[in-house]
Amino acid sequence: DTRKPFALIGAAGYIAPRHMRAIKDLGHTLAVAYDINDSVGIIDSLHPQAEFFTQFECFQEHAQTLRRDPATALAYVAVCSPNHLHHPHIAAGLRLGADVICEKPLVPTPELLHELQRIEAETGRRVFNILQLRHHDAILKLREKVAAAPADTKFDVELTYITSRGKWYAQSWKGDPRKSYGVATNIGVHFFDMLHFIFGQLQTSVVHHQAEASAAGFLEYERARVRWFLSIDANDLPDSVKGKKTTFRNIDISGEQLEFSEGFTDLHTVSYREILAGRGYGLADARHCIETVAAIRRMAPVAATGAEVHPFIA
Ligand code: NAD
Ligand code: HP7
Repeated sequence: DTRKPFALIGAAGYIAPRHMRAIKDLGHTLAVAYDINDSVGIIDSLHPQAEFFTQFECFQEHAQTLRRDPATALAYVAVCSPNHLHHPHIAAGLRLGADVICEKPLVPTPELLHELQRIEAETGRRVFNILQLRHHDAILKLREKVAAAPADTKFDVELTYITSRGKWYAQSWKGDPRKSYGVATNIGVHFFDMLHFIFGQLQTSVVHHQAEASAAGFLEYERARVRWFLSIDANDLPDSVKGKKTTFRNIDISGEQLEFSEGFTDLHTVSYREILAGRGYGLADARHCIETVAAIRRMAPVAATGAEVHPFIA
């Protein structure tokens, strides 16, 4: 039997079904799910046999009993809880003897990454981060194009990343900076990781604007100079998409447009497949984007000048 038992923490949330689907599509079993909220009926359509708990203690005790038999011991614990709970939930998964697959941002600071390294060493288990843009076709093609360009080419990049959200966002944990760490971290972490993946090491980072629903700045990488703008406010959508679409994720690279809003749906399954095949992204891979967002949260915005300014805030 090649089916591996998984656990899922945060099973009632928005992203949890993509994890349940990945586990099912790759031929594995959701043995146990846990969430403080019991609105988890989605389980029946994907993993009807799964145990479910609404209290951490009961989840943990059940997971411990599964360890008695190597056939039932959890192979992976997937973490889909709010950002501020990733660290304790990852630690719990490792200490239960499982490898952990956790959502972004893995943890808020490099210090906590270091702490997780210690727990990896103590337990002999590993942590993997979902960095799904690294599996996006358009991003992989762009990465190859940049790698194939002469080494001294510095690309001129304008990144616009708008994923509009309703009033609920501000009322939820996502609108609470103590829990989500703010939009530049909660949403921006994806493209800061992507930019590093495509353009190499980060050399300079400046913030021009930081607010509840939007942020902007300038980044210089080994291979690119990037002016970026991020927003969850639908009013910021360009006129060409307003009223038609709610997201606009665009990389303008030296005048060429790459709209990469499509092609996201199965990337969790691809991420899981790669992790299970031993090619997952671990703590060391997550470090760069964690350092980038942690530094941005500490920065005071400076007045924007010249070619470094994204046109949406110019
Ligand atoms: P959500 O609020 O919809 O779901 C979070 C779930 O965690 C809720 O069901 C909540 O009840 C549960 N929860 C809260 N406290 C808990 C606790 N102590 N123990 C167990 N469960 C608890 O949020 P979401 O959008 O599903 O986000 C979950 C995670 O996934 C976040 O880290 C988020 O950043 C990430 N995310 C990633 C992507 C992506 O594109 N990769 C997309 C959305 C969310
Ligand atoms: N949506 C919901 O119904 N509930 C939610 O909680 C979120 C969205 P996209 P994703 O908002 O926290 C992105 O903009 O790509 C609706 C970030 N991921 O495509 O799925 C939404 O209103 C993620 O890191 O959102 O998620 C749309 O109708 C971040 O945590 C639809 O779902 C998340 O927003 C699709 O919305 C968030 C990326 O940008 C890759």
